[in-house]
Amino acid sequence: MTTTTGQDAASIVTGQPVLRTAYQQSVAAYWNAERDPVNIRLGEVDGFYHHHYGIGDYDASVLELPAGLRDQAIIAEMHRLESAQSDLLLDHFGTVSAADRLLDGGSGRGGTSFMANLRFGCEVDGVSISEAQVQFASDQAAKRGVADRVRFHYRNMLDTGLEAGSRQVIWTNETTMYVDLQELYREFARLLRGGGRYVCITGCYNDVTGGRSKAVSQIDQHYTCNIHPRSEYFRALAANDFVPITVIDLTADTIPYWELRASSSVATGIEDTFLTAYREGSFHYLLIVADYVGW
Ligand code: GPP
Ligand code: MG
Repeated sequence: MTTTTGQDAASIVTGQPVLRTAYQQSVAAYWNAERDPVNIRLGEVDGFYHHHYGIGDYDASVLELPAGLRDQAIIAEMHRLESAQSDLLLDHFGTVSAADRLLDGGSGRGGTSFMANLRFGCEVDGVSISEAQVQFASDQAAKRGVADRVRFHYRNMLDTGLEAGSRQVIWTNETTMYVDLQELYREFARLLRGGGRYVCITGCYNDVTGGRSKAVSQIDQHYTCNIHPRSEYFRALAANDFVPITVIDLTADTIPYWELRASSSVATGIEDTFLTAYREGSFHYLLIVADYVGW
């Protein structure tokens, strides 16, 4: 088993503890304790456990189903939209072969990593500062019989200890709001080969409408995160030799997911806040694709 779990093993790799700050400890504690039906029950639909939101229109007929069928149909529909989000992310990876190695920065329960391996046959390393998530995702890899190709490590994405120049693609799927972007992209620049690619889906606040809105602050509070302004992504990418090639505002595409989620049995209470933030324009759901040209 190549999975690295435990503080000691990870410290040996990077020379530093995985959790460096009180903030990182609180983030790890949040995700170690997380067992939310909005994530577990959706994952149980087909075994891909996601920690991100959905895109695309939902089939409104699920809302009209009789009580005994409605709940599960809504959950399956939400899961379909979350998997569609991962598919869109993967659509922007460019050419990836089975010989390539990829990195999932903040890999959660592994859903997107398994989808990448299935689509491209590539190797994937996922890193997370949540030991519980690393264990969960590693168990999934073993169950799927891909533990030799898809590995999860208890490591910090700011300092992964992985080999320099070893990655063809690195992605982050809703994880960048937990880290300093300059530090993150410095590490990703170290890991990517020349011509490699970085793909990101994130929520960011809108510089144009001013500072952090009340709704954005409430989202930060809910997840113990620190949502960045849109500008900070492009500043940090440029400073680390990343050249954006595609930027898509997914805000309109994610609103139906939040509407459906608000009327589901697994709503967590944050749904109206997301809808407010998106509709008032203080918050975007963004896909950013950037090529690494720093070799
Ligand atoms: C992960 O999804 C959510 C985050 C990392 C929070 C921040 C994301 C933004 C775009 C601001 P999840 O599936 O664990 O969340 P939930 O439990 O609400 O479904
Ligand atoms: Mg979720």
